[in-house]
Amino acid sequence: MDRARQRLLAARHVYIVCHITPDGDAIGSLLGMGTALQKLGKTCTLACPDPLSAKLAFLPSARQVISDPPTDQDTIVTVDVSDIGRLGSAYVAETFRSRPVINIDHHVTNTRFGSINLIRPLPSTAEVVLGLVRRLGVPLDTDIASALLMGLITDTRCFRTGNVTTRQLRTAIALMNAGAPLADLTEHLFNCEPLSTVRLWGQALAAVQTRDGVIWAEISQEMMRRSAATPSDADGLSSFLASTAGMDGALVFREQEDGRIEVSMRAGPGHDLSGVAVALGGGGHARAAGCTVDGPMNRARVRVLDAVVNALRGEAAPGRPEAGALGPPGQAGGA
Ligand SMILES: [Mn+2]
Repeated sequence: MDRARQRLLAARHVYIVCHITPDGDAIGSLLGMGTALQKLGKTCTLACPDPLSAKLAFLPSARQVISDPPTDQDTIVTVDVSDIGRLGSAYVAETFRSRPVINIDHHVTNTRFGSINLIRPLPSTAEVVLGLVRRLGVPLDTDIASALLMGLITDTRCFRTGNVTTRQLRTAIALMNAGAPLADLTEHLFNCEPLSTVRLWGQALAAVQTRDGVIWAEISQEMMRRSAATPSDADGLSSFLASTAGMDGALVFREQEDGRIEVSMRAGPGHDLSGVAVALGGGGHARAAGCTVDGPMNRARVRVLDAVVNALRGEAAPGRPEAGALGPPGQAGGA
């Protein structure tokens, strides 16, 4: 924390970036960190390799977010990024090697790729950012507080996940006292689903299957086209499936444009799917993890289901499959 603070106080121009297919914790952490550093007089470039969904684009200062990789900034900050594969086109090896990289995150599977790693096992990265903002002595304003509360309610699904304690509720109170509008944020996040989301979920839910305590749904490119859906329309479906009574695990398989399959994983209380996600080339948390594996769907389904069922049974974790069977690490889906 102190090293991150010192580096940021010395920085002049900071490049801050979150992960591909951003969620509310990624964008909330990005905007909260960026706005706080701007209040300290730093020049900040805020970046995300992928476009923001309408649910997030309304946040104050979201218009500042660009998709360009870093250039001449003297310091790089990554937020909510568990490994460099999650940076997509924002990762430029030379640039990242040649300057300080402050890696701020909450994923247990974080690969500690930064020169300074600020990793805390909290429910959201936004809370780690809040701790740093306080340490930097920046007073919370409405913009910073709104961004960070968006992060907190996204990753706790509005305080419904099993890792919520009084600490998160106290944090929410502090952010609301600083002006964050909880009701507006929850309205945008949970009560403004695009019609394309409802249509996509309808198709996927109509064909859910179960095996050995695991429930799963599949989303093909054809279903995406029929629903006029974008990848973010699949967000939240795995959590919804995990709410099914009697299931230990829930999976959503989504076929990407490139034919690879993004897998979003959810585990019931007492279960841990982060290890199997890492073994399949991804990462995440015990109860929310993901990976991206080679297609086609049939092959991905068999391989991932076998691995997940074995992990939930507590059998030995599956070994890393033969070289070439998996893509680059870190394409965690929806974690
Ligand atoms: Mn997060």
